[in-house]
Amino acid sequence: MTSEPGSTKFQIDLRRHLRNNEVERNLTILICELAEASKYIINSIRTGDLGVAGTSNLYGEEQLELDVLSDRILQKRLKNSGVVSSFLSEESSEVVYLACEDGQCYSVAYDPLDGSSLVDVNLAVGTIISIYAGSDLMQTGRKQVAAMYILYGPRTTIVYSTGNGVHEFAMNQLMEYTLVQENVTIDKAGGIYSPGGQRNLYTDGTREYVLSLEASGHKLRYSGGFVPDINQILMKGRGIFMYPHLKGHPNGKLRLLYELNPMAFLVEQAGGAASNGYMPIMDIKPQGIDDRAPVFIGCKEDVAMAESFVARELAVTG
Ligand code: AFP
Repeated sequence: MTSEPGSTKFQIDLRRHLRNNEVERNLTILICELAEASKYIINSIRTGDLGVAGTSNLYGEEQLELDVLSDRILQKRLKNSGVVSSFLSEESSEVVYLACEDGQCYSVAYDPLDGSSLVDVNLAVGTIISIYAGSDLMQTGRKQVAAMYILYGPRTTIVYSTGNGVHEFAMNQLMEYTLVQENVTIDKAGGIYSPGGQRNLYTDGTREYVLSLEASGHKLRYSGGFVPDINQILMKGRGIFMYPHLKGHPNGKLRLLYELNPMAFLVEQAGGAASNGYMPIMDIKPQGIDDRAPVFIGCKEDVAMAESFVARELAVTG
């Protein structure tokens, strides 16, 4: 039971939802700490001078790029939470290990402000978070115990899953996250497609796949931000996002540990699929912390069709 009798869902805040869903105590602490951190990130996005790192603001304070500042905000929360044994940020080049003795500890891989270059043109950006039990982050995405993202758009929302459905929360005037919808689901096919990367670098199979999507009436929706583009597919319940293998870039652009695995966890929980064109994203064994992979993610049937075009291409080109 996630909504208590007599309460409207809009009164269910994030902490109460986690408790109602019997989420493990330290995981509840961790998710709530990350939600709290988002309030400071929002403030830095809304008010921060968009100068580049190394400059100083009018008070002579060192100016940080927003993604560096967002990373510092999150790191402080993770270090002080008492429930994190290791974390990896897109902004750092190594895993940071922490002392954690109090009960179940967790590891976190995150992109503090994905799409940060879009802030300059006032487009939506987000924080992407992958969570494992214990201190080993170099596991397949299948081993994640939770994933979430925070979307800084016209509304600030949190979407999370601990393996029991995907749930959306929105920030209210009091800066509390209250429940908007539970158990978000994706249809089997159709609707929109988000084609990332340069089309002139698409392989023949991917190009033919896109042509087939357009022939079936899919509408192009692409913002250049992974979080808003995935959120649109999740909340509309249909569509597919791709950042495929490109000529000269066989692994595409997006990072496995802190972009693809958490989004794959959420989309599969919503009834969708996520593939690198050959196998499920969450079955890929990481080789390094900065691994990248091609991705087709969204409606199950659209992803299966992508795999068939890629397989056909392989059969031809070998
Ligand atoms: P940045 O974080 O460097 O802005 O890149 C954003 C991103 O990683 C992801 O959010 C987008 O889906 C993808 O890159 C867009 O890449 P293109 O600009 O090559 O389409």
